[in-house]
Amino acid sequence: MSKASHVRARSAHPHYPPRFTVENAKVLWQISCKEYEPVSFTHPTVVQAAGKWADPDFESLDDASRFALSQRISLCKGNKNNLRQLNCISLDGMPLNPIGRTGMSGRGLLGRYGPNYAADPIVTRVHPEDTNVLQMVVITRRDTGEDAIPGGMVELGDKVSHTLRKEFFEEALRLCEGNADMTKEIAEELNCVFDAGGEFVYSGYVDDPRNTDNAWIETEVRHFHLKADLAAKLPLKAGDDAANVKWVDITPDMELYASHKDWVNVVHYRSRTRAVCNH
Ligand code: RP5
Repeated sequence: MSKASHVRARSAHPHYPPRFTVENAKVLWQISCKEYEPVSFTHPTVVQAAGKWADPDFESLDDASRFALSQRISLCKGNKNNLRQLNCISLDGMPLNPIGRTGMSGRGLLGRYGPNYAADPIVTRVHPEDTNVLQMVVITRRDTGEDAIPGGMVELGDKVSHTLRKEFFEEALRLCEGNADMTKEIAEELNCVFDAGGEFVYSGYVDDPRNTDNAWIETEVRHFHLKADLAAKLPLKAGDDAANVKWVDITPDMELYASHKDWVNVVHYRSRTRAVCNH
């Protein structure tokens, strides 16, 4: 997969003020940009969540807390950008986006300075009527209205594997709000699929429209392929965070949220170059 893209991270978001425009040639921190005046924005919900799911405001941190923050970022698990992040901590200890400028400082809608971890389950099946077509479960996001992988943020102390399962059950099967068509047998069969762990697709930076110079999303993406009989009886129902959920054909021109298409392309390529998935 080519280096993580960084286009949505410089674009508009429905809950953000307009960003300072960063042209391609001025993205890298190493490139001098004396005229750079990022818009400072941290959403009020993040400020109110200080000490809970969000970090306290950086200015309120004493030197020891700032050092602890820089240590947290340098010790992030399994993030291949680690070394780059070590180089991406500004002199006062403020984390800097490992790819480059976004036109916005602060945390926007993201609670943590530095990386905010997510997990993304790509769940596929062979099209019920056309074995040459691979389908995947997508949700429609309420914030941007775009189709997306039913991923979510990894809560403090949770494992990625737990979040992959939890987000799919909650966002695509409405586990929290209740799904009358979800039987114990289906849940057991689906849990067996998630217990197997799926296949690794990607880990690292996400080109998310909520990213800022000081807070960004990193994810782990895993692929789970369902056999036809389980896929056929899966009672898809959108959880409260999603406006809709559906099976869609994976096609070259499909459009998805953030960097999701890049990862789906990897899964699609693998499925085409291997023997047809068991179904
Ligand atoms: C994206 O945001 C990730 O790839 C993941 O799909 C999603 C997590 O954020 P929420 O959907 O929980 O807002 O960057």
